[in-house]
Amino acid sequence: MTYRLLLVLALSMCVGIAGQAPAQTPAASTIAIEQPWARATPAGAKTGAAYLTIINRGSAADRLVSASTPMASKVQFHVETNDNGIMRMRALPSVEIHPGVTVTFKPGGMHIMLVGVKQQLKEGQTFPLVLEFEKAGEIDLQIPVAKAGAMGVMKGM
Ligand SMILES: [Cu+2]
Repeated sequence: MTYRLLLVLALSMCVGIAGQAPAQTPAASTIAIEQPWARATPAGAKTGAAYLTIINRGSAADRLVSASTPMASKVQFHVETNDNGIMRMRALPSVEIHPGVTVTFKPGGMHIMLVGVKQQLKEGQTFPLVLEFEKAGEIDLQIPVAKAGAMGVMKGM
């Protein structure tokens, strides 16, 4: 999902040709989101999870501060930890994305938790999710839903 990145790069080039400094720091161009997906939820489930990869190609740190979707009343960032064999989830207020770093949300690790799911997430559908970064601002995504229990959209599970 590099559409926004390409758009901003294209805009930066136009500005470059015009010989003017951009009015705003083009921080948005540095954050790219790849391979977003979510797991299908069972009927009546109140929570769901989405996964994706965030790449910071810039030279400054950015921070994922919030997310929202019409599919759930709240979206949180969680990290799963193994506490003596018991899997626990801890909410993170925000996620720092260091420059040059790829941060992966995946099953068993960090995930985007949909809390208060309003509509069942069904395999094959997509739904909108907005990520908000401190510097890059809002990034709109369409999240494809994979089978319940899938480990990733690329693995054909
Ligand atoms: Cu969680």
